Amino acid sequence: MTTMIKIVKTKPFDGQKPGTSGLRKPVKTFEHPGYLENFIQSILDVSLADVKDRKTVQLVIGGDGRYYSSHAIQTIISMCAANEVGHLIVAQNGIMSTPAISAVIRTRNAHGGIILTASHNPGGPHGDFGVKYNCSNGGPAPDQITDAIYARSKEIHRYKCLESMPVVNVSQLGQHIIKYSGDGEMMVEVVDSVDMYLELLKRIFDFELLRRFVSTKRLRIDAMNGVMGPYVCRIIVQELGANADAAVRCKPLPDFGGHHPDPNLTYAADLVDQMRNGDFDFGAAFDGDGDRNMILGAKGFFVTPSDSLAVLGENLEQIPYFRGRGVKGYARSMPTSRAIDLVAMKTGLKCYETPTGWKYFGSLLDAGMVSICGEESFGTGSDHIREKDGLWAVLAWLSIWATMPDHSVESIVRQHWRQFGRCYYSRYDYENCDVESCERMMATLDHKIAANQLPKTINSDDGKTYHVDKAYNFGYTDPVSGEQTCNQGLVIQFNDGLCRIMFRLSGTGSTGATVRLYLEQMEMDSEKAVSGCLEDYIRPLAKVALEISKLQEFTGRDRPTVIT
Ligand code: VG1
Ligand code: CO
Repeated sequence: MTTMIKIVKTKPFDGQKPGTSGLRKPVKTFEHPGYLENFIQSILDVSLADVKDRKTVQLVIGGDGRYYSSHAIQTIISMCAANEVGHLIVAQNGIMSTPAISAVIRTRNAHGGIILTASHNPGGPHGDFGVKYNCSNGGPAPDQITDAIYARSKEIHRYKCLESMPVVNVSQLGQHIIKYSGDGEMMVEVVDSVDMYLELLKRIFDFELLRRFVSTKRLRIDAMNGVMGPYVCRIIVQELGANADAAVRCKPLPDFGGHHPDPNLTYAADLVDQMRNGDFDFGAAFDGDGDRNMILGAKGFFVTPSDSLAVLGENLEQIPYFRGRGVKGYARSMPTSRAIDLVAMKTGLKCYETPTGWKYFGSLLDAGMVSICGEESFGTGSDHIREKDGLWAVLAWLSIWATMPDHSVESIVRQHWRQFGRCYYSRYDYENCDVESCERMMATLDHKIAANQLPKTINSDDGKTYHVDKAYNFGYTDPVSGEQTCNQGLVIQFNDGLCRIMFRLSGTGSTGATVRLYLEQMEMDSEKAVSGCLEDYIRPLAKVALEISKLQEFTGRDRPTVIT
């Protein structure tokens, strides 16, 4: 006997609006009956709208294994079957990194994928859950599609699922057939979490060279109990032969061990300590879903994500994949430092400036206009997939370093600053503030900028002078699709463009508002670029930013919660 399709009446929930990267809400919100179902049905309604034969549709399902994932996967399987999808490719135990899902969508020519993650947000019953839809190019759905999904969620009145369904054993690799309504059938193919992604990496990097190089270095790679554990064990330890003590926190846990799975100096402080006190040559950490990376050198030398992007950009052709195809161009999100622009000036290639969020790189990558992209938020990636890719960044670093083995991570970065100049850079996050106050702060500053009411010159108390030369609300027109996006952050530029301060409200939090203040000062003098002190550049600029924005008054916060 087969089960039947059931049509369940439902009512819209408020606020199912995907943010910078998917819909992220507290698990408690997702636990409301129908909440997940409404959003999944909205995704299916939009993404299958133009499909003639749903039997030909393949969707990839996986995520970072956080709390609520197992339940969500069974719900999604049931709903996909009831919506007559032909074929699901499901990650074993639901565990698959965001970059690996992008790779699988592309490798298997799938119609798209549903990623179950809230990325760097904490997990567990009191943490966040998230759902993201990726398209057939393997990348996060562009605004047009997420807007349509949101619009759908506001008018949804029914969803479809199967009346009853034996739970699909997603720990068992292989094919499971689900039969419904007489002759309806959907194939659920459970695939290994790592295999397809590893195959792709092997076509990009010289694994022989990496193996030889890794045998000469001590690595410390922290998966932060997120999805990356199996990848670190299989790729860094098994394939590249790193010592077993190179792999830390490699068991994916539904609550990430109670930590923020966010690879920065605050939330990955343990790793920073181990690097400082131990005798490791190279350290890295990833976020919950494996798309972010932090790179550290011996003694805990921190490579800012913007510098990491620039160093990789400079040396890209050392990697076999790029040696073959050449480097097309670069892209960075608006608040990311202009270190990569300095590389572009030397190579003569174009560097695009996009709004925050990986989805804005998709069209440039698809059109073959850029080879490498990055964000200051620990995101680095290339055109091998359509997501940022933490492990790719690590292998790219090791590959480049292998061509100059006498260097250290630090000396590679210092050499880069000497040659290209340096962008001193820092980001202050004020997390979980009052929403209304933050919105008022942004609106007030936006108004001041529009009305040309900023002071022309500001003297900081340590004797520095900042002349405002430009201030604007950042908007973007996609050079490929022509799509326009406005209101993507406030930018104030000083001293002939050498300094920038930027303000944004986060679009990934699930409660309250997070203000991000980005601070950048370019130093083109090679001596000062190498030997200057970050604090000396950033502190006065931060004061100016706080003064102009009245951030402390609006938020009631006298210091940021996270500094990177
Ligand atoms: C943050 C980062 C952004 C990144 C996004 C998703 O967004 O600033 O650069 O693309 O997170 O990253 P926001 O809106 O909070 O500033 V992930 O690894 O959480 O998917
Ligand atoms: Co992430």
